[in-house]
Amino acid sequence: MFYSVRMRATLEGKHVSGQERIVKKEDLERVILELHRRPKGDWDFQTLKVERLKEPPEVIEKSLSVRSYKFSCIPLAVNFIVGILETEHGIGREITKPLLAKLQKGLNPEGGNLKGALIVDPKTGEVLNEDPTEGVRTILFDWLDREGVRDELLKRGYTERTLDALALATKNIYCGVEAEVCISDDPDYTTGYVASERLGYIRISPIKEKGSPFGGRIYFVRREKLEETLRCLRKKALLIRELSTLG
Ligand code: PML
Repeated sequence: MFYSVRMRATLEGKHVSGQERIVKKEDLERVILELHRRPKGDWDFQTLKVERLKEPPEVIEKSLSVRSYKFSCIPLAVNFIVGILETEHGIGREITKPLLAKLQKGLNPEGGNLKGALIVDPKTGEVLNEDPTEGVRTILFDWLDREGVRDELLKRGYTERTLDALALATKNIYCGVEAEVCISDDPDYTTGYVASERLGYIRISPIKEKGSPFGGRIYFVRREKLEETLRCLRKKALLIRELSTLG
């Protein structure tokens, strides 16, 4: 029997911390407490959602492979992402350039960050979110051996954020997202990533100015695959067995 445990904490309505796990019954109490204690900053509202999964999660053998690229300035990092999405995925720079500029300032048309991802058709650049002020969330993913993978990543100089973001990106690509670009909304975290089946998970730094509270995620999804991809992102539980070879 498997359970999904999801935690979110906010302060005055603003996101402070969020995380999720997929665990066996015997680990449930420990993980609930661990997630309850997880937010480092102050919060005034926390939800802990526990859901028994109707069927065991699917286990996939490997995550996307990880590489890190460092750039001397943000515009070079942005150009790299624009270039690689064009050469490897045929996504035109007339689509990606303005999108990345928006991502650096927050994707919510009403201002600020979008809670969840903006879905964009890679061929036309059309935004596919039913309501563009409502982002799409990827849920129900985790590592089979979270502690083991965490130790391995930290040993290699990656961060705990990589642990969660790599699992999320791996699920996205499994579900049919053609490519993803992410900038953290944490003002102190200036490493983002671009991910796809072909590229793997490429960490990019710096992708934004230190101190900027803006960030978010863009998922490139073909219109004809939208429904199936959204169903998978929201409903399919996935565990990842191990890291792919690290660069
Ligand atoms: C990395 O260091 O691998 C990039 C992680 C991006 C994290 C985005 C977030 O804040 O959740």
